[in-house]
Amino acid sequence: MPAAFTIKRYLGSPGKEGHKMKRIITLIALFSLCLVGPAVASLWTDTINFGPTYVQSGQTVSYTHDLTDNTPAFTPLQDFIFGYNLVIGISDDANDPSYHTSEVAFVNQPGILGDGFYNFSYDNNKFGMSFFGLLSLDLLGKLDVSITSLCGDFYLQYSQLNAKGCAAAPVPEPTALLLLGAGLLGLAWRKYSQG
Ligand SMILES: [Ca+2]
Ligand SMILES: [Ca+2]
Ligand SMILES: [Ca+2]
Repeated sequence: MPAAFTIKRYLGSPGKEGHKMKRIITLIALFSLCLVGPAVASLWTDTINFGPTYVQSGQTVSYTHDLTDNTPAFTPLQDFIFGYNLVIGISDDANDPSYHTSEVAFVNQPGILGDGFYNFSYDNNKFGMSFFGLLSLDLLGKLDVSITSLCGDFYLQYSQLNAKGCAAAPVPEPTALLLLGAGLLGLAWRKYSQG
C-alpha cells in the first residue's frame, strides 16, 4: 500500500479519543525523527604508497593515515567510525634469501590490540583495530602507525586503512522542517477537534 494512501486513511478513519491521541503522538514522533537527522553508512579508505621504501634491520618507518583530507573527507565529532582494519603490503628485497624464514617486521598502532608481527608469506597482511586507534580516528580522523624491522630487511610497499562508520547526512533547511511540522500538527489537531 502506498505510504501517502496509508497516512490519508490513517488520519481519515474514525476512532475513539485514545486512538486519536495515539495518532497525534505518532505524527509528532515522526516529525521529531526528521529533526534529529539521518546518518548514512560510510566507508573511508586511505592508501599510502611508499614507492617502495627500503627498511633495513632495526629501522623504523612511521606514518599517519589521515582521513580528514580525503574525498569524501571524514569530519571528527560529526561523522562516526565504529570499526577499521589496516592492510599492509611488504615484500622481501630478495637479496638475502637465507633470512627469509627469520625476517620479522613489527606493526605498531596506538594501544596494543591492533599490533602484530608481519607474516612473511609476502602477501598483504591485514591487522585489526585497537581501542586507542579507534579513539584516535574518531577524535582526530588520524591513525599513527609504525613498522619496525626486528630482523632482516625488506621493502614497504603500501598501507591501506579501511574505516567503517556513519557520515552525518546533510541537514534539511530549518524553515522547510518548521513548515512541515506546523502542517502536520495543524492537520492532526483539525482531525482531533473535528472528532
Ligand atoms: Ca589521507
Ligand atoms: Ca601499539
Ligand atoms: Ca630481506
